[in-house]
Amino acid sequence: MTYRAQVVRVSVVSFVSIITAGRTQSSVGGCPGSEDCCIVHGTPGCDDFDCCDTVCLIDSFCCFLPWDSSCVSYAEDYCGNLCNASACPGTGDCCQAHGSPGCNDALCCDLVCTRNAACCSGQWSASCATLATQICDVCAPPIVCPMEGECCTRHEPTPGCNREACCDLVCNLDEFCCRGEWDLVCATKAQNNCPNICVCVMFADLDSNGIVNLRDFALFQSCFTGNVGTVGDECACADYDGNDRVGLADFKAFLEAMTP
Ligand SMILES: [Ca+2]
Ligand SMILES: [Ca+2]
Repeated sequence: MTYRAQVVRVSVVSFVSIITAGRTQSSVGGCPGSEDCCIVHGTPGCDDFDCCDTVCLIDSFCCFLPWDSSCVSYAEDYCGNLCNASACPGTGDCCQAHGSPGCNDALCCDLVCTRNAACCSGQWSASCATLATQICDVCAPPIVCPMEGECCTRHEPTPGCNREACCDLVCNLDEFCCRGEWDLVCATKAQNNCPNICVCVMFADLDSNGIVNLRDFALFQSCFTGNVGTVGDECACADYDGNDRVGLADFKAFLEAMTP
């Protein structure tokens, strides 16, 4: 930019900041243009008259020369929510870089563009996608239970626990338990919400004699509820996954526990 052009830009900015509050709409050459105010393009002006007019009052070059990144930047700063609103939701995957502004999950798109406006005015770059994976739930990998570790005791720094239903239940209450680490808070939630597995000393040993045999199998059958109902404390050691029922998943675990 030449010294003269710089002086013109600076003086116009100062002028506009003084008169903006009370100005009436003026017709500026190039407004409206044919392309998006929030995206760099090769023609003067942009397609929203008010925004185009506002930007060209700040920087008249935007209405006579290609609409460059300075013009887009003024549009982002002085045209209200026009640029954010136009890009959220967009069409591309929030979690992957793509060539268009914004991304297809409105909440994530807004979150990212609030922190980095360029993600909604230009391409959704790799840095936009990286930011999305850091702050948007939609980009987080799915939680898959069961994981390693006992549900009823803390075992930092690993997340999750080894009983599927209990792991799912606790992590629905507190996502950190499956994305961060299974700390004392998670173990306490397991004790409060999956009582069977925390009461039971030895899974499948229903008569509490320290071994799992056919006598336990007989008791297991009497505890069987299928997919409905709940079980009492006498059947706590028959509920392997911790969903307060005794079903096929528990039966499978019981058979494995019987194997010498
Ligand atoms: Ca037994
Ligand atoms: Ca169960």
